[in-house]
Amino acid sequence: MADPAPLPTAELHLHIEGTLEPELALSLAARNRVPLRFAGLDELRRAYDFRDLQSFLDLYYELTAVLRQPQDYTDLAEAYLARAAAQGVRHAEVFFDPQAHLARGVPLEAVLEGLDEACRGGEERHGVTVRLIACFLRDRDPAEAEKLLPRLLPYRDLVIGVGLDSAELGRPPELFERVFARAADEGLRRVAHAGEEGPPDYVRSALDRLGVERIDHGIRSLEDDALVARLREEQVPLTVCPLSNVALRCVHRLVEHPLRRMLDEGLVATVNSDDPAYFGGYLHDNVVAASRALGLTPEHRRRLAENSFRASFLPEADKAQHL
Ligand code: ES4
Ligand code: ZN
Repeated sequence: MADPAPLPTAELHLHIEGTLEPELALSLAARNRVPLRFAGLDELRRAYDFRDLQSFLDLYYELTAVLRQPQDYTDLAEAYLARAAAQGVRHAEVFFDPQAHLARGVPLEAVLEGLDEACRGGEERHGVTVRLIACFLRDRDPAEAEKLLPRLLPYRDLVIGVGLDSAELGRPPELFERVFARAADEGLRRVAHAGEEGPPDYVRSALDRLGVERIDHGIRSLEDDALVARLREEQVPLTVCPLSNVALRCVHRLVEHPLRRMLDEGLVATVNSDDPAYFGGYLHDNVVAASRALGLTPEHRRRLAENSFRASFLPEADKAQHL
């Protein structure tokens, strides 16, 4: 069967650092004279074979080191927006990892100046509106996240919320209760990765202790019937990333992915690309692959697109324009 055409969609789970294609990584490494341990493109490409979340994160943080100047961040985001627009993305709520840059001596101001340049042109050049969500790295000290939060506040027009990402196991959401409470007091939107590699209890804790408005991944929720009932009753959006889950071996094979069950259970699931340069595809590539493997119908795909705008942090009037 022919591939379905892309539907207008909001992308809600996309790490801008995860859009760094190997070609751009090598060219920025050369431009910034950052030494990499890879001799060339072929050798770098061979490193994209992951056992689990941690083995991916090791490469992701290693390559992030090529990003040094505002222009690098502009080039990165501009390339993402061009690709995303071609795949039906009309609005993107884009994650970035401030601590991954600060820890290497790149000022927050340089990161945001570069991203802002690309994002402000997103609508005119690509028809994509963009907002940013700053993620705290859960494998670092929560006190570091608490120090970072006030530094984000001057950028509120662009940075509309906070998230929680990086290595999940052994790092339960409640470690970040205080910084999320402060973010809520400041009127920031809140999301968290939970139930990717971690247990269903982390999903519950993200909701109850962090007050998050969406769960990123959440696929392990399906192991817990009471949690599924709650997610359905409260219509909690889940930002699901099928190709990511297979690449990181959270799901064995795409045919075993729970996306279709989530939709059929009445959960507010959306499809997203997570780290498309690493996992083999952008948003519509994920929809196409999941459709083939799981037999998604046109009605499933319409629901995914509708859910994406419903679950977005767009003002209600803007959502209505897309629905
Ligand atoms: C991530 Cl797939 C995934 N999970 C958790 N943290 C991340 N950071 C970037 N990609
Ligand atoms: Zn993610």
